[in-house]
Amino acid sequence: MLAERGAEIRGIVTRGRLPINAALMDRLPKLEIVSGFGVGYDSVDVAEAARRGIVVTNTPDVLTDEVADFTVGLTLATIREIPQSDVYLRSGGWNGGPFRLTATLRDRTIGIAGMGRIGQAVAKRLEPFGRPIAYHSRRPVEGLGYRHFPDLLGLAQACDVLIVILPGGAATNKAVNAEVLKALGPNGVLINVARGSVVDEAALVDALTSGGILAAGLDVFEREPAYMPELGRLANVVLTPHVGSGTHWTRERMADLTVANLETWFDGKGPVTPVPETPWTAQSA
Ligand code: 8YV
Repeated sequence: MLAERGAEIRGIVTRGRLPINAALMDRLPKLEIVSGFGVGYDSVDVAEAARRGIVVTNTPDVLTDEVADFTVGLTLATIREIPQSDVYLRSGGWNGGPFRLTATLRDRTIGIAGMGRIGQAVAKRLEPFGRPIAYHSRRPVEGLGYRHFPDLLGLAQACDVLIVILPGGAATNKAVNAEVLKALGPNGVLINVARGSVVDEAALVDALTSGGILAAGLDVFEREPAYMPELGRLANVVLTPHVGSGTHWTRERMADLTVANLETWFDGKGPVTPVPETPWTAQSA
């Protein structure tokens, strides 16, 4: 298909599964726009796109609330072992006695790695729980009252729930490594709703198996749709198949924005939501 039609294609949509790299761009010599269905665009080589004058767009804002809601849900589900207690009930365990007592959010400091739009929406939702909130980002976010850590290790030392909402890509690859997990400690809970690449999955399995950390809630994995089989055998993890934004309501809005970017582009009005690496102004047309 690409060999026959590649030279005609001027716009593509990506869900982030396939790498949109120089090799693919070589096969699409007329490519003008890559419209991403999702806020993260780590699967697109944006530097290469910028160099070739190709615009890259994503779907920010429309999914912020959904992913933030989901993150709070996954955090509570992991700490209170809600899916495990569902399995317990369904498999008849209750007849033999009550479900085990679980950990609690009540004695915890919450750390958020990544304070972009979604990180801030997560923090806002967690405020009413009355727990201290701290965060890591390269620079402090203006106007935020939470304690800031310029390095992830410092945040991991200071908190015992670490919620990861960092962008994927080379800069954050395996940022949550064995050292960070050790700093999180034996009472630590890791929640990842960002990208699997941000966490060293093998180090995580080690930490979960050896008591290095208490539990993990994971919506994303290094090699989706695959995940390390060891994870599936552990009782102290909650695993979901990358569904943070996965509601009818939000996916419809993401789809609308994905299409709107293509429509306005081919109408000559420029993209609606270009990523910062491929900015578009009327003059750049
Ligand atoms: C996916 C996401 O885009 O927005 C993102 O970056 O990871 C998700 O919303 C969605 O699963 C489509 O593949």
